[in-house]
Amino acid sequence: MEKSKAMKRDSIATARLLSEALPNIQRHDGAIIVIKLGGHAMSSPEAMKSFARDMVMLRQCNIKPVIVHGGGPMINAMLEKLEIPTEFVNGKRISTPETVDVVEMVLSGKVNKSIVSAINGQGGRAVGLSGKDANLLVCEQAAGDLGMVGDPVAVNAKVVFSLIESGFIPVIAPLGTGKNGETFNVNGDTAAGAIAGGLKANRLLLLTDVSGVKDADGDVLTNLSAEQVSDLTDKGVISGGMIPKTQTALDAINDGVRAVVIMDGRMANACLLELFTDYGAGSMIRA
Ligand code: X2W
Repeated sequence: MEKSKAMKRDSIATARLLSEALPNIQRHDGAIIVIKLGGHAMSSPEAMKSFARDMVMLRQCNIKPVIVHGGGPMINAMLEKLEIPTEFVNGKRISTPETVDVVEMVLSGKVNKSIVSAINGQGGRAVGLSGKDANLLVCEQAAGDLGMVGDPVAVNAKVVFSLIESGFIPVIAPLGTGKNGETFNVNGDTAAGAIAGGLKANRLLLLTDVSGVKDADGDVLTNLSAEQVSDLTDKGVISGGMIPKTQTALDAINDGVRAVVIMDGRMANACLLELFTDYGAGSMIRA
């Protein structure tokens, strides 16, 4: 008797919650949302399952998620196993041709397919590809002595639009192709920003392991304009590892993305919290 009363109470709360989400679900109807899933956010099978469930939920609500993933920690582990030394400069891995082979194997082979499987396991229809497929991400060699690290110079988004229109959830590994068919290693955030720009996405969600952009007192700034971001960077309030993320955000906005959210991807149901509740999550940057 007690059990059924509690169950009724929970069910009523769930029904109310679903009803309250309606205006937010309607607001995003048909929207293309690019989501960068970093390697750190994929730490456990539970986190992966919860993320996959959220993606299927979005698609079920006629919101079109496009996932661009990282996998830095998984690449590190494989390089270590193969006894290949590795080094980063300003958040980018120095990439010899040998390193790029391992990066491609790990990202396109293992990581990409495990995300695809997780989504399909929740009843979604995900398709994995990399920035090399259909020349999605054309790159030039990045400045500095980073080897085969690529900077995107063109995005051929047609293949992604085709997948979206056919009801699939694209899952993209951050590799790029050069003008002469070379394979480039692209930073996951950079790839996500470029692809969001190429798709003119409604939103780019950068799932990270921090709660957002913080002010000088360490409080998260929930709403920021591009101008404020530049100003805070000049003043040194935005610094270190946050700079590549805010720079990605500014570039994406410049390319026509409506809003970028930098948020903690380790929270359960982070994407639903951001899109379906009035609370939102992390820091939203707009033009
Ligand atoms: C990254 C690509 C993976 C990535 C790398 O080799 O680690 C460059 O640094 P996270 O998990 O998002 O950090 N590429 C050029 O960005 O992974």
